[in-house]
Amino acid sequence: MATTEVPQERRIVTEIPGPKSRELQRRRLAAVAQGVGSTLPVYVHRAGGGIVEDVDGNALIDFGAGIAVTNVGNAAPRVVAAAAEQLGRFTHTCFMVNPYEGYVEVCEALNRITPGDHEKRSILLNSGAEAVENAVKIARSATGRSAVVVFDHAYHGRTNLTMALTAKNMPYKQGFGPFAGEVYRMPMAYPFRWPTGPENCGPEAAAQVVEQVTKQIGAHNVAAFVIEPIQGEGGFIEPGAGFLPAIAEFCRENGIVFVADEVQTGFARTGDMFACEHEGVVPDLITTAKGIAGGLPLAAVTGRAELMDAVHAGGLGGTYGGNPAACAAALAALEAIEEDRLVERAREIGATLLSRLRALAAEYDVIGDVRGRGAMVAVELVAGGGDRTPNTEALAEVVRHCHAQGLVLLTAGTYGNVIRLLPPLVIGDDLLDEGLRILEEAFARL
Ligand code: PLZ
Repeated sequence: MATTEVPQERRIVTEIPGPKSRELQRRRLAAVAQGVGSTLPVYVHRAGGGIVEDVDGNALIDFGAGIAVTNVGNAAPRVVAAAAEQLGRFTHTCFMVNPYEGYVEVCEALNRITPGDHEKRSILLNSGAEAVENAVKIARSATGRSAVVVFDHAYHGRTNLTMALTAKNMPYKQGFGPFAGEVYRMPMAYPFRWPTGPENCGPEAAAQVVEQVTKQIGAHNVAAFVIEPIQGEGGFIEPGAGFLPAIAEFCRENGIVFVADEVQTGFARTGDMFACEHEGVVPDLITTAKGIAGGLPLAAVTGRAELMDAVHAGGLGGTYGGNPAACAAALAALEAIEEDRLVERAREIGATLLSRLRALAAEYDVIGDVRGRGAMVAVELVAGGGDRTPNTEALAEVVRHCHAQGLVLLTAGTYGNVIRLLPPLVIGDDLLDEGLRILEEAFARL
């Protein structure tokens, strides 16, 4: 299922990272601020399908997709052709100066494919964090209220407001305060760690949230709930069944804007076009980025026309939001998702990942939980033998082995003990199988 000329096979010709990568890493440490890290410092030469090729000629299997971005594949031919054609005509005018059709077309497409058949409007931005910030601005403007409710384990970005929305201190918030006010954190329905068991998690967590919001904030003061339908950086936490619908219902009853942050879960990733669809939840606003444009920087807020249009003219915008090349790429990426049936493909990938990882969990008791949907699947590592203490040592061992064998693998989680699998949706079955075999081998060596 190769989408580019990059050969779809793993090839390891040096140690990982190889000499050229190590030399680049040396230059990088002298030039790039150390605040920005890299999971696996092999420097990239080209990438396509399920392969990332490095400067030493190694070909690695990609189980990260640039953190759930290249869902349609890296350098997907349709995306590259569309962006290149646009770049040859004009690179930028600023939509707020001279508009262009691509921006309008992307908004039309988002209004069509996001959940709900109500009248919608969209705005385009550059990053996921910027989308979340704008969703909060829109919700506050439309409701005239200020409080924002977020959840344990949430991740919404690194800007000042989104740091306040994000749960985890290290590395995201440490030393960067003071943070924005009027942000309230509520319990998350985390089935694996719910005290009375996963089957009670959804309804009990929802009841706690309703109780606390009512008593501590007052529902009538709340502008928005912001929630990831499956939490990403927080550890691929799929909320207990019934939690999201109950929260959405509470929002509806109280005039609160329900914002689904689908920056990581969107665009076929979870085996639905958007993860909210799984429980039939229709958000008032939805934030998107990452998978939207096949690797070019683009983000959006889409939502109910009456909310989106509540903001005064000139109140929203930015120099680069909806850059023309990114818009052309987005239209091509959406075409690829729909024509290549990547929603179905994500489900197939999910079935393979879950069955192989569940078999592995039956063998190794350091695997406490296997969870996720579609091509967004994780394993949570624990001490084992009934002890759910996060096991970061085992995680480090497993990841080290996988990286050395040429498998790009990411981690996540509040406790730093979750391995997350996010392959591009165009990865072939043979690479998927080979990547899983490397992972299986890593557990066997523990
Ligand atoms: N909302 C749900 O997952 C970005 C962050 C990586 P930006 N997740 C990857 C890192 O360590 O910076 C993300 C997300 C959700 C918002 C964001 C923010 O998106 O495009 O990184 O700003």
